[in-house]
Amino acid sequence: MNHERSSFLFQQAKAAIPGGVNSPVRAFKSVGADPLFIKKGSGSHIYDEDGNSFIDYVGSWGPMIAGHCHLDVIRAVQETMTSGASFGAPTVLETTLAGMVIDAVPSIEMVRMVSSGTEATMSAIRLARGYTGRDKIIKFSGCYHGHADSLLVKAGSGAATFGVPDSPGVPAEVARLTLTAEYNSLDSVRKLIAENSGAIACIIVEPVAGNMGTVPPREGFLEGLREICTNEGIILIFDEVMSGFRVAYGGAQELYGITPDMTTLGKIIGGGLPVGAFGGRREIMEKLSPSGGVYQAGTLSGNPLAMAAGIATLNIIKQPGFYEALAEKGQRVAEGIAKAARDAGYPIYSTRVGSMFCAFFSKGEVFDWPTASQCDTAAFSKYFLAMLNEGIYLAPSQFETAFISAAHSEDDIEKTIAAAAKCFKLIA
Ligand code: KE4
Repeated sequence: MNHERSSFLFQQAKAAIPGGVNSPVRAFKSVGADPLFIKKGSGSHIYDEDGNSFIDYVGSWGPMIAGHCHLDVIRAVQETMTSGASFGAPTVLETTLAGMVIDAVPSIEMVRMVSSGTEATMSAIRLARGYTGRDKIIKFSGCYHGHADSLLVKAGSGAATFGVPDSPGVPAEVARLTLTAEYNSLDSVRKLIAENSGAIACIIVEPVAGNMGTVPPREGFLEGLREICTNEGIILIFDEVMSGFRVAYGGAQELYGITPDMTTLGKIIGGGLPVGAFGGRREIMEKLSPSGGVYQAGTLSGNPLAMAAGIATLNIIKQPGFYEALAEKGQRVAEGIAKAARDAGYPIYSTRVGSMFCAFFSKGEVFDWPTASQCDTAAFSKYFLAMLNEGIYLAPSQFETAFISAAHSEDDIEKTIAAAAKCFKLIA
């Protein structure tokens, strides 16, 4: 497969952009290759600058749940653009999308739009601190909540991929306020609370962890967090930037029946345009400026184009049967890959929640960061590059999630499974 033009463009980009990319995990650094420069997408496929086509399981890291270039989304953005891209003033579109989010997500009575998931989680934590008057927070190792200082502590996703879960540049005084527990371990949470009684503002958790690979919550984990937070007066924040509108229309909180105090969102609600959101109980959200004293702002927050793309996307995915069909596709492709690995005699540990799935290069169960971090990342890299050569575009890191979209066809799934069978035999 020819990648000459992408390699040339990467050299050019590196002269102007740190690492040649605007987000580290795109650099393919952990898989030891140059990234592909993508020219266009259509449905389940993306096409690079060398004319190669790929079945896409990254989907812009989650937003493209309806597939690339869905006509309804294109029309909505085009039409909105003819009225203006941005005014820095309220528009009806913001209230419309807010209403759709409030109707969909059980915990959300009010919601504030921002322009990224990072902004959403950073702001939600500030609001939790302002509401409780407490300073410390609890997160989980291997979970990633964007790159705000307080959250770049034992983080997942790109931070884990590049081995900088505790990034340089985060002041020790700030990191000191972030306590880290182990995912799926209520005991580790109880221990931190006992040692910091009355000082913890919030617990932020990915209800389905997607940034150390896909790690589902174990039975009782989310329920336990809910009970602990209720008893201790701690704000429970579900970071559903990835799982929101992905694993169910109401997110993981609908799927598992647990209602947090606040929820952060992003990705799908922008339909591929820059967006984030945080919401929760009215009594908490009204503490936010200008109705309350906790300050938060953004020039492009609630941007009309992003709102239009989000509204169009939610109108597509809220249709009856959408998630059942999507989960069925996810099951077929994840189980097909796992069978291909078994048939090749190659040990992987396969996980899936709806249309999010992961093949861990691990002989044993993966249920938290310590077990995820033991994966054979060298073997994963060989598999990734072999699958790329077969026209299958996976996330370029073991510590990420694969996403299937409504646009993926039966033929796409069959081709993906056949490619996996070939690639596992190659690396076995
Ligand atoms: P953004 O700031 O990247 O929009 O969102 C941060 C974020 C917050 N919370 C969760 C659960 C997330 O998964 C993310 C971002 N996800 C990564 C993919 N693992 C974004 C990809 C990237 O960093 O380029």
